[in-house]
Amino acid sequence: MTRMTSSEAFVEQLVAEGVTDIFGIVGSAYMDALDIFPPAGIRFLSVAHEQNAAHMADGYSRASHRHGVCIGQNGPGITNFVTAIAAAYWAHSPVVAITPEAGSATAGLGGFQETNQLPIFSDITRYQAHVSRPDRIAELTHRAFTIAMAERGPVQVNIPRDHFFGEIDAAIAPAQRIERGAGGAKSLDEAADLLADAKFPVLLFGGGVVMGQGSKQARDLAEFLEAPVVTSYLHNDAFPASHPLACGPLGYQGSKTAMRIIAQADVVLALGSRLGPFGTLPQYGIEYWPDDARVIQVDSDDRVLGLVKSVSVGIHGDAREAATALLDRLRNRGASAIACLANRDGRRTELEKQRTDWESELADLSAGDDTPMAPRRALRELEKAMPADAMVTTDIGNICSVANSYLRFETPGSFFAAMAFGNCGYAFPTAMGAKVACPDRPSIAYIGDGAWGMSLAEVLTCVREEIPAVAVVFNNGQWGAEKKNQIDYYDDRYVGTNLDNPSFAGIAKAMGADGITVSSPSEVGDALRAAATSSRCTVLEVMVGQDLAEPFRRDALKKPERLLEKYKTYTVR
Ligand SMILES: Cc1ncc(C[n+]2csc(CCOP(=O)(O)OP(=O)(O)O)c2C)c(N)n1
Ligand SMILES: [Mg+2]
Repeated sequence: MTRMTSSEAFVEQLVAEGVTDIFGIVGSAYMDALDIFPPAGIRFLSVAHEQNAAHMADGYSRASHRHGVCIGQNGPGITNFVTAIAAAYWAHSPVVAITPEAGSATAGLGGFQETNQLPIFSDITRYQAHVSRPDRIAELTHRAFTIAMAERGPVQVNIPRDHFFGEIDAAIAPAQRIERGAGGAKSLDEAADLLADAKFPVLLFGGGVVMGQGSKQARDLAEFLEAPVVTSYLHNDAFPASHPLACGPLGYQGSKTAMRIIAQADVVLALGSRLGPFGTLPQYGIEYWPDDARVIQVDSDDRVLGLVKSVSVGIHGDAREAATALLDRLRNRGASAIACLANRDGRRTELEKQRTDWESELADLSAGDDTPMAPRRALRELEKAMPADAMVTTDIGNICSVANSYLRFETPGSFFAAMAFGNCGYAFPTAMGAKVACPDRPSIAYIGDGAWGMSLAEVLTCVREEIPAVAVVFNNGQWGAEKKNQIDYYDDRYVGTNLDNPSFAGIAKAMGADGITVSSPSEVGDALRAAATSSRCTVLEVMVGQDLAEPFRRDALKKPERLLEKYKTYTVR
């Protein structure tokens, strides 16, 4: 035990956890600790809105495999975190939200900036620590950091603001990483049996492969079985896109190759995937989920095993360790005991056929020469110019969703899409956080013009903090994804979906960043390359037409029925 102030104990514990960057907005609630961030070696990145601080922490953690940390003022600074913490929860990002709260001496009296900060985050965090006494500040901070990584999700450290003050005796614990295993031996044996007997095994790689840093082990398993690999929705970087066994992503605006291949599986190995409902819905009219297949699901979270899709074997384990254990078991049996190796040529021919069909369909869809530029053409030009080491984040919107077909990666840890929480405004701050974590890699966000309104203030942060992230803003003059529902279901009645935009490149320049506007396909590639290599933040505004792809939620919409006389004409049949 060492005598120190509780602010010192808190900051020393952050240092012990390896924290070097914290995102937030300054506030008196934690200024006593903030004051010593610089001598502790912690950079405080001052942002424009706390929601974006938490998104930056998310992007930082996804790009670095370290914790992302955000902090804010009690009350409004903390409630501003909520959307981003929910997003981090569904992205499985180890974000640590430090939430100073109203002083303990007056809690409950309705003083300044007071709200009960624990219930708000209770369903979107993996762990909540309330620092009930100053002398527990280091211990509880340590516990939160440990759980965030072990359970892959956001945690909260709630600290009454008066608990930063005063002297305590504290012990600073070294960072703790809890090792994961491959899963239970019996389940692994059963899974190996299923894989050995399979005629058409398909491997489905999810975020767990990326987060568990198990890409090599997963690839070795696929190559041993010569089994095609599909990636789960928005985890396109879980398997190298150029690999001969790669089929591309499942889910909304994903790869038809992946869907047509998994539809033929007799055994599916889902490695590091919760098989989320949105990511496994039928697409393009293809009911691809193989209901009759035997499914093996591996996940580090036991609660998702068999939750959405029924499974034959659920393995509570780490994707990397499980891939290694399964491959060991299969190798020990010898190649002659692996049924699918007998028909490897037929399976390879089928994969090549499906890939050729989809790639030529996609090429046709992307070749349009229209003015204004078709979104798919813009996406193809961006794809062609994408630097090999780029990190890409995508927002929620029609064009960003269509981008799923055009984002291909060779390296894990390159794609940080807004995951199942699906909030507009995710991509740009996430790209900023990723850039802070990996300054040597280009960090590129795809965002629609509507969502850009939620994020553009952070261009100020990029300028102030010298974060050369790139925003590719698709300017189609509409909240397109939602307008598509009005087109398909509401007789083209546009309520709240048309946008009258200023020049986003011009705004960027006024903020001190670079701004480029492109409107023809031939300009797109050069503009992206210039932005990706610039030492300044660039807003690349891509002027596109209003074409819209399939809506997100055909599964959840129906044409409106109106019963009251005054609304009768608003019925659609
Ligand atoms: C925070 C938030 N608000 C609203 C929505 C609903 N929503 C989903 S997509 C979308 C439209 C996105 O428009 P834009 O960013 O311009 O992209 P586009 O669809 O035009 O490509 C909206 C409003 C949401 N997902 N998140
Ligand atoms: Mg738009």
